[in-house]
Amino acid sequence: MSTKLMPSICPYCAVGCGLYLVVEKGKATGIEYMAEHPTNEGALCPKGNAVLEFLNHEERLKYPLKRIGEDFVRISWDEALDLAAGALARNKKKHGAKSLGFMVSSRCNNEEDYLMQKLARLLGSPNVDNCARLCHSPTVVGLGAVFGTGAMTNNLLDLQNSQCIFAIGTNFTEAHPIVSRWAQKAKDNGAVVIVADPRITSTSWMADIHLRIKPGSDIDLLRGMMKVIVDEGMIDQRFISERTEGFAELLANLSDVTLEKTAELTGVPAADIIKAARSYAKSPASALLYSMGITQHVCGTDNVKACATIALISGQIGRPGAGVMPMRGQNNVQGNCDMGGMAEFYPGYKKASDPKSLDFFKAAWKADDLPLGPGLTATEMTEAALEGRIKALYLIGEDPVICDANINKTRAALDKLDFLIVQEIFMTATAKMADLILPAAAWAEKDGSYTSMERRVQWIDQAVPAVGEAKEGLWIINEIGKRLGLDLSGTSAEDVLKEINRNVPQYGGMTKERISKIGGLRWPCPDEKHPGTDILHRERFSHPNGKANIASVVNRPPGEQTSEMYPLLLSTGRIVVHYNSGSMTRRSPSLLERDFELYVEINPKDAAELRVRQDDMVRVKTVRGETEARARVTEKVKPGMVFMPFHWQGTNIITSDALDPVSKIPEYKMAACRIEAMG
Ligand SMILES: Nc1nc2c(c(=O)[nH]1)N[C@H]1C(S)=C(S)[C@@H](COP(=O)(O)OP(=O)(O)OC[C@H]3O[C@@H](n4cnc5c(=O)[nH]c(N)nc54)[C@H](O)[C@@H]3O)O[C@H]1N2
Ligand SMILES: Nc1nc2c(c(=O)[nH]1)N[C@H]1C(S)=C(S)[C@@H](COP(=O)(O)OP(=O)(O)OC[C@H]3O[C@@H](n4cnc5c(=O)[nH]c(N)nc54)[C@H](O)[C@@H]3O)O[C@H]1N2
Ligand code: SF4
Ligand SMILES: [Mo]
Repeated sequence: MSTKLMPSICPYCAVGCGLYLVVEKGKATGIEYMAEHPTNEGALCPKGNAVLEFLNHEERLKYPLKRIGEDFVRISWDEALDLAAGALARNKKKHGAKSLGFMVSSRCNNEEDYLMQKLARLLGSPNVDNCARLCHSPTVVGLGAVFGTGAMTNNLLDLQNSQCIFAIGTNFTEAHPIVSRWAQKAKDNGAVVIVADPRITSTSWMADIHLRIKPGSDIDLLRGMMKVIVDEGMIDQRFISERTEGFAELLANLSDVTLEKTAELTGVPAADIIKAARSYAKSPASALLYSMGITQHVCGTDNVKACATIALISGQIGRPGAGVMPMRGQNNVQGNCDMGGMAEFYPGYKKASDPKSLDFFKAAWKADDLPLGPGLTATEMTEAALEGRIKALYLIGEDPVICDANINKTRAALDKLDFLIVQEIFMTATAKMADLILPAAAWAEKDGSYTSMERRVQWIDQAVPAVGEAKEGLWIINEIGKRLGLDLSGTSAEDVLKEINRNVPQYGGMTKERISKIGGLRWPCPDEKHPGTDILHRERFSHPNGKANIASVVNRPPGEQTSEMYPLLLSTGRIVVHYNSGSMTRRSPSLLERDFELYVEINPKDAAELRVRQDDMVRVKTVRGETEARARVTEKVKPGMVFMPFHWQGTNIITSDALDPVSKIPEYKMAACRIEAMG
């Protein structure tokens, strides 16, 4: 019997856990644990354990579909590709290349992402973006500004070398469960764990110090902690003078900070602020972990800069156990950004606004002309579609109709398009709005590489054939390119990787053979002899002068304040068994049975005032709309605040689309709402 074990990577989050697929007669029938994988040592979280439930799901899209009125009809690939190319060509001719928008999937591999942005730019459109816009765009911009590189500085295993873990705005035990293993190892070795989160979460249960911060006050907290670090002489003077610039400005910036004021602004007792500052600054090696609680605010970029700055002045970076760790989201969101799937960057973070970047890629791609950026971001493309400036959108592996903030606006924008192409593995809420649906091969059905949050690039070979007539993204993008007269010269993933090796310096030495080994390689890996890089910024930062830029920032109020009409603060986020739009996890019975409906967490005091009991259905309203949810009455949220997961359609009807002016991320973490008991 031909049973094979195929090495694979979990297709959900950016931890990048390894696993084996058991393949029998061309079908994945089971999984085996990959004990030798460096990041997860065989362990998987509930989603990783359930990957076959969506891979083999009967609702996988199997044929190209075209819209006729309200219905979809099955068509041939030839017709589908002609339609796609025709729509792009037609709109380019009529309205110019800038009327075309491209959304590149962070669930797809590097090779697909690279080819998609190449297609967009060769067509003349600078409008290429991905879900990092909703996620870690403040990291790419903010960490980039401070360190010169917007990526995780250390690796996950290295957490066990930390003597202090400061987790701010990350609920990693639910969102990146395997990270808990390494955090727990550190704790077992005596590390102090500090968690800054407004809610009680399974991550805050791990904490020695839980800073139950008021939402949106992280800059105040970090400035307060920095003030303590400065006043108590806990700065790393040598590190500051040898490796940074801007410390004098920071001292001026901190001059008006008092602990009393900080405690008032953040809701955190002054004694805890002092304790946290001392633990973080004094420990021999501290790691700062952050995620959406930091980025999804109108001050997201400044939040990130403040996180990076506290690490700099304490000298907690560039050593084992000491670093700044943005907890990236999707399995390949790091890679997608590396591949140029962002409005501001061509591959390898070459600035889209710099003519020199264009010269480089004109030569590399033998192109006469390329569009100068930055292009429109995902959030700006929505506005542009509403205003009729974006006419055709080619969207791969994203579900904005569930995941965007203020989705009524997104729906209206998609409705206005002349043509929407959605390349998906399931009939999502977004696919239902498409003019053309292209069925895509899922992760196990294609070759290619993925880059995890620790910059770990891992190649996997196709394990099983694609379902029905579904096709690999590479094939689809190439075929559309051909019909538009473009030679994307990327027929196999291996070929595209070779092109990536040439054009993305961080990936220079990452050949297929090298990154096929279990655990792959971490970038930068500039040439074939280079062993990859565990820890960034050991000797110098990535700015040309080698120094880091200390940032001096002050807090800004949220885009929306509570009022008499909308007295409660709505925050949204994740739960362990569901993933983003839920297109995959809501189709997985083992996950769905653990959490199967939209709920809202509300404090007992507020619930009593509103006469809401546990499990009652309630209406949650904001200025943008309303949704129904089941009430969970719990002390996990403080009075005045409610929390909803966003894995069901209702949540983003009501979230705020106020944007951080720099990174253009929406403020998913703060909206003003009202709750009404139902009947
Ligand atoms: N199970 C699961 N795992 C996932 C995902 C998923 O959907 N489900 N999605 C993946 C993706 S795309 C991403 S980006 C990551 C995100 O992973 P996380 O960022 O860890 O997830 P969130 O739940 O959005 O937010 C983290 C925490 O921030 C807190 N928070 C809210 N507001 C504030 C604030 O103002 N200040 C501070 N300090 N904290 C605040 C919230 O209470 C929450 O506990 O997870 C990835 N992993
Ligand atoms: N309220 C609220 N909303 C949020 C957030 C929040 O914290 N609160 N977080 C935001 C964040 S951080 C993010 S990253 C976004 C995520 O937003 P999205 O990226 O839209 O979310 P996903 O559900 O991951 O969508 C990925 C889609 O890709 C499809 N897919 C999976 N594998 C493949 C493949 O191999 N090929 C193709 N073609 N398709 C594939 C899946 O079926 C799924 O529909 O949501 C944002 N929305
Ligand atoms: S931690 Fe992330 S990568 Fe690992 S099994 Fe869970 S979802 Fe998959
Ligand atoms: Mo994300």
